Amino acid sequence: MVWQGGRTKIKAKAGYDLCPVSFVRRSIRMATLDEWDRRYVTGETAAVTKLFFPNAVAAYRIVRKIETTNIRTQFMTGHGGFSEYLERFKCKDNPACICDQDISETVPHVLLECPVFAQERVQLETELGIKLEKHVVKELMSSKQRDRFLRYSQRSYHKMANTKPFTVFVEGNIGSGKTTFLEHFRQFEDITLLTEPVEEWRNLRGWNLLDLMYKDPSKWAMAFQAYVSLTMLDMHRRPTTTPVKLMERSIYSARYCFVEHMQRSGILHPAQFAVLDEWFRFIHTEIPIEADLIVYLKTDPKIAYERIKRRARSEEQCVPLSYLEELHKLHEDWLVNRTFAECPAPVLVIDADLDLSQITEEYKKTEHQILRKAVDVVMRSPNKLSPKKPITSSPIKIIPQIRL
Ligand code: 8LK
Repeated sequence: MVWQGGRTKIKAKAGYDLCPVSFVRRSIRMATLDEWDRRYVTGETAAVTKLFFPNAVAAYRIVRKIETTNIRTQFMTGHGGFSEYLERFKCKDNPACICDQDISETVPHVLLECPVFAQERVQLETELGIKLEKHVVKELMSSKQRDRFLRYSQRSYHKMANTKPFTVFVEGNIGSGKTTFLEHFRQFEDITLLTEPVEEWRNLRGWNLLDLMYKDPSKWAMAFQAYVSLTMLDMHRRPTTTPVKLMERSIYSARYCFVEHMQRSGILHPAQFAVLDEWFRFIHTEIPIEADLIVYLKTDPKIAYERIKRRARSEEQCVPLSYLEELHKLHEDWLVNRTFAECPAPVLVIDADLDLSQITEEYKKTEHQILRKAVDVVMRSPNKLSPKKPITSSPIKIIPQIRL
């Protein structure tokens, strides 16, 4: 390089070493951030985002630390299911919140004032020892309490937008370890867990229908299955404020496994079967049943049989191995082979033959896989908008490493 001085001509090598590339890179990044910040602070847009992030630099730092989900993006930008926003884009006639015709449903209103969300808000305020006001939001976003606050926002959003939860049915034979599996997910605040209402089946106005059914199936199977279907329908229709709903069995396994078995084995009279089947068809076509994923706990019937003996639920002690084998075949034909009945959602198959003490460890390892798969599956599924169409894709398998 030739450098022309005023009077002298100096020939010298370029002094790149005096100025490290990292320094140049950092300077450019800081200058960009400064310019971004200047436009962000002085601009008139992004009023909602400014509630969470006072400046672009803070936003840049915090957003990298939190997981971005579509719900979070919606309430941090206001671009989502808020009436005020929807009305602006002509997707709704009225910007009002359900609490008051004269108040617009906006992010600050929902998070800070609306009485509909007062219960969740008071709970948050008591837990954190704060009063949730406008200026507190940005403080919470850069504090250790951020995750708790985001959870509150997310729940309020779900309640407001009445977003449908991601609904998972946990299916499997008697003794397949469904209870252990479900108990593992009890720790997650974002999951609503609905276990089989066995106690209701054991005590309907003082009558133990489960016991009556096992003791005299041909007399009681019809009444028992009719009541099971009713309690299952109640679970399907129960509203949740969490983004995920995990249900033990479904109205589908009631019909395609248990009732089907009773019909094929002659326990149910064809007329009794016809009544149950008509009820099922009516529910299936007339009532929207959410189904996003089925987790199938696949078990060897012999292992399920041993578990039933060990758990010693009094009513089940008469259950023969042959019954479990037949139920197993029905589950397989419905969820894996797809040779019988329709499958209402994609299926995740888990090898659940492990010993119960080991299986919890195994579920811990697979929980992220299960939840992430859950999201992936829905995003890929062509049926996500019409879950009632039968699913034809092959089941997804999660095979634990340890085997008995
Ligand atoms: O799951 C608890 C007990 O209830 C077990 O012994 C099997 C029995 N049961 C049944 O006979 N029919 C059923 C279910 C459970 C669940 C559904 C949907 N249908």
